[in-house]
Amino acid sequence: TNEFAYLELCKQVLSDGHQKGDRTGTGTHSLFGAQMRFNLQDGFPLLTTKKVNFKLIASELIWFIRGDTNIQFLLKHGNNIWNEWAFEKWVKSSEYTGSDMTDFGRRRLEDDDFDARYKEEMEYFKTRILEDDAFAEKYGDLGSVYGKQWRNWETSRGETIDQLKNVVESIKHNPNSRRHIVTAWNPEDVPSNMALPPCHAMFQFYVADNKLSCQLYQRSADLFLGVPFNIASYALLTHLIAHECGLEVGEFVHTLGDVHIYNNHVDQVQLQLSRKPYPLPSIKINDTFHSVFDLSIDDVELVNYQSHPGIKAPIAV
Ligand code: UFP
Repeated sequence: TNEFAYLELCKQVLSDGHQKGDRTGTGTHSLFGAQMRFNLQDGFPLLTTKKVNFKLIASELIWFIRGDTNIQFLLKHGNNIWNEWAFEKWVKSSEYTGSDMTDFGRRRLEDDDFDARYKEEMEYFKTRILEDDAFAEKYGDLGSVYGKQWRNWETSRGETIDQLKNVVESIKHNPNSRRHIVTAWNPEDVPSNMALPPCHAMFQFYVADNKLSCQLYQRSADLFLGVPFNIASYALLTHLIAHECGLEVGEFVHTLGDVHIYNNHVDQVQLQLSRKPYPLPSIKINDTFHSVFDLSIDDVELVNYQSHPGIKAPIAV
């Protein structure tokens, strides 16, 4: 299997990483500049040394591809990964009259009573996003996140650019091009309009021998919690775009800037490294697939996924 590239990088960051402070105050082992390669012909690179939730990855990716930036779509698919970003906007608004949620990320960890109040407010928020479209429009939208940049990049002339559609067209009609690029890093939108400056900043496709490869540049990489998602997400994107363009899958090349293991993830990483990988699963794209731009979660299926149990770790916020 080719999960070894990931496991080797974990070992390298633990043994050679600099002890480095970071924005969240947690502290990390960190290296600058690393690359993993996954041959997608060998299987789908969803880690097997811990359980990774494929449904979350697939629904988030479909959300990006649709150009959707509203968490309502994610909530309809039981996906909660972007909730905090929208919630923050809501609790800071003048319409919000619930209990004080200032600095909720940190306070939740330190105060159980506060955490209980947070959960109540969050449940109320989620229900309203799901049931009240006007409310969702106002408070569910995250603004200039991936979906917006991929599908509706705004130019200074007030036009929009559909980068993803353009790239699909160029792969179909000019496969040898060296310009199959989509960028999510929009300096004009960083950081004021953005919940989180994009971590996966730009990606490029490459066609050779009738196979489609993809390389991602990720500026900042939480190796334990974030990266397993990022690998699977871009591997799935490569499958989908290859299918759309009538190509086989080639490699996913994952290039990382600041690659780090948080100090409070080290025990979890050690546990994971002690486990023996299973054979990789595979991806099945259903016959109902019509177009990548008109995709539903039922169009993709993960098959033969066998994994070790999940491993819990605190997320740095
Ligand atoms: N992070 C990832 N992958 C992602 C994502 C975030 O690894 O897809 F959205 C991690 C990287 C880093 C933190 O640990 O989240 C972002 O913090 P910063 O903006 O300070 O780099």
